[in-house]
Amino acid sequence: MKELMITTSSCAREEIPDLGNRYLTGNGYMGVRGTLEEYGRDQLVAVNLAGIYDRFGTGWREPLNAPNPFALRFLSGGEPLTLPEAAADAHRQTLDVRRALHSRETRFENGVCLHIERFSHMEQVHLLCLQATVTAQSAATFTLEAAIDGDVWDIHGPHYREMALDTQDELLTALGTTNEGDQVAVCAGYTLDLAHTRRDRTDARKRIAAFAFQLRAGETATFTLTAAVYTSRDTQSPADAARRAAQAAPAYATLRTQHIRCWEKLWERANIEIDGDETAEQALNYSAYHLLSVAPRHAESLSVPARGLSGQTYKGAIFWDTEMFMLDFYLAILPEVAKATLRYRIDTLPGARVKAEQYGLRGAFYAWESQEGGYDACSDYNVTDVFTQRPMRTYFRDKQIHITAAVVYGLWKYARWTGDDSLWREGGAEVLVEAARFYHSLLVRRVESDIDELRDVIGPDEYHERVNNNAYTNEMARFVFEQSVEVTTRMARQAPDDFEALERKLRFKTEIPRFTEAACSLKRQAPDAKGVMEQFDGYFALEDATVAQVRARLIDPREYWGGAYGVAAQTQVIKQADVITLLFMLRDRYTADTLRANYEYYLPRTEHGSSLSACMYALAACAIGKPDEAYPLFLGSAQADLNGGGKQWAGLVYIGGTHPAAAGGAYMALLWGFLGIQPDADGIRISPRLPKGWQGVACQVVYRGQVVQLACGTLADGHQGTAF
Ligand code: IFM
Repeated sequence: MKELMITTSSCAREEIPDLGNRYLTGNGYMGVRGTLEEYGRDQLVAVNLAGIYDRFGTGWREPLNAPNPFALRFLSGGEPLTLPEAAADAHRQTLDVRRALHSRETRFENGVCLHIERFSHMEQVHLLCLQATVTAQSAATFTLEAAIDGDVWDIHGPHYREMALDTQDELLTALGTTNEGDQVAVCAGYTLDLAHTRRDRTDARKRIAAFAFQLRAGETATFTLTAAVYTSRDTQSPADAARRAAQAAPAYATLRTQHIRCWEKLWERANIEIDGDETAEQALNYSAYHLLSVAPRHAESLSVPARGLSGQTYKGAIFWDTEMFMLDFYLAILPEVAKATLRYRIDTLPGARVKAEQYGLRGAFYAWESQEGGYDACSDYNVTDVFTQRPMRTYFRDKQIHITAAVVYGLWKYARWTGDDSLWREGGAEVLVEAARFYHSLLVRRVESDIDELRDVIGPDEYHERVNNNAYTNEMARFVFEQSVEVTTRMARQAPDDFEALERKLRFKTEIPRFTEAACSLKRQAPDAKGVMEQFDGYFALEDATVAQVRARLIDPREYWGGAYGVAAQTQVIKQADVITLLFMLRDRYTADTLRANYEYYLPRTEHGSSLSACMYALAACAIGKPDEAYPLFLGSAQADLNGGGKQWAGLVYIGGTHPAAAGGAYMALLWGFLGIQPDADGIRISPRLPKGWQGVACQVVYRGQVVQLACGTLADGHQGTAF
């Protein structure tokens, strides 16, 4: 396996947000942004916690950032050695992607050299570990202030109404109590390998242990830090748990070895080789790194937020991104994680029922932005108008009804890929029936018509709100109706007891014929004479402007393109793959001609304003035999976090962070696109369609409980693909 190092020598202020994402380390329990140790809230430092949220006042409910135990400040002769203020001769920040080690090395003008390595322990997910060495060229006096910084960065905070800071048995402790009454405890212990004095104090929401020591010329001091993080969602007394974990932690070197071993095992499965294209190989492995870093391996029922664990953007919520874009990676590499994300949906069914009821509907209306319990964090005003500074009414929460179908599609994918039916029996079938009920309760029919419609919806393309019969939404709803019939019929045959238990609970048998009928009567956006499917009723009548023309109409670059007055709303310019997403997801139902016609029509009309877009077009391009056209679209997805940039604003709302769905989409493009995998009962066949320059591809997936080698070209080892 090849090494993969990401490095930068920049610490320019304007790059700090991007670097924080690019150099992120995480272990599914928490994500630590790739910021420098001397940074604070203004530089967007965050130890972002999975699955625990809080609301301050009337602000958006968002995930918690823990007090930061990686806050360090070195002073030499009383002068702070902190970037970017202190003059440095050389600086390098590195992410060792294979070992998930973050490091920085800075040589200051005064001859002091600082090297700090840290990681989020992949096995013991409550632990954060750091080792710093400081070397002086000439004799100097040092102070090292190691702090737990309780002054955390929040978008809609503060989330801690109390922050108790203390030292107990030489361990620094921070115990934050949130507005909703949760607790987050952080406890940190230190070692310093040469004579020193230590003084602890509390200063501006920081608990600081200040170590004073002297270095002779050429001498090096080594400092280690192990911190434990627990919340009241983990245990009744997070403070005790954090203290015990910090006390029991072995030496840094041992923790480091455990952590690296755990990553080695993950890479044995996840590594991707591409002979002939190092750029693509690196980007794909870097994408896999992010997906592994945010995978909830520690949990039975937890999902992955749209911005991973990179902060509070999008309220740390779970979107359709997980089922539609990330799940394929987890199914192939960590099927247990795939299962945990789907159990999360099963466990949040009560929240989806409540939401449906709130809208006067039946069944399960899943949260567009799901937090714990299925609570929908999506606000009615998701965008702030750049001109008036007023919140704009958006209808994502109310109208993106396709979210419920994504949950069903995820359950279906799980069963199909793993061959394991257990999730249907363990609550999945209940979700399915409630999903069918939901769509059934939304159907409308004109008095003189025999066609059912889904009116007033938003499809994947969010720039066109409140449209009728969005092609993607209608077909995914049809899929739900069909599955509800198929899965329950099979269950009645194969697991009659489970079926009867479900029937006793839901009393749904009599509804099955209605679902069957709805699957036929729901309106289809049939391909027109040229084979193009209209994205929604009336779409073709909108102004056929180009993306460039529409962009030129912007008065402010941060302006929102959608909503009532957005520049795209009255045109055919769409935000992201919509019909094309449908044609990939339900690919067995459409011909190559239909795919080609729609790809050619919609691609030039797509702004790719979402990182979920390009990968779908890459998949389509491969399927119609254009891998070279697919390539830049694929690479854009795979490099979404490597290159940074991307859309940072929706109106005045910051939407930066990592893009695990783009990472997952790039992985899908590799498997389903370039390798052309065809999984069936006998194993996986591949029909590679490689872009120019690719000599061979090799990777592994777990399929139906077995590890399958997928390889072609120069890496095929004498065989084209592997079946079992
Ligand atoms: O789920 C997406 C949506 O499709 C486009 N806006 C951002 C969301 C989160 O990634």
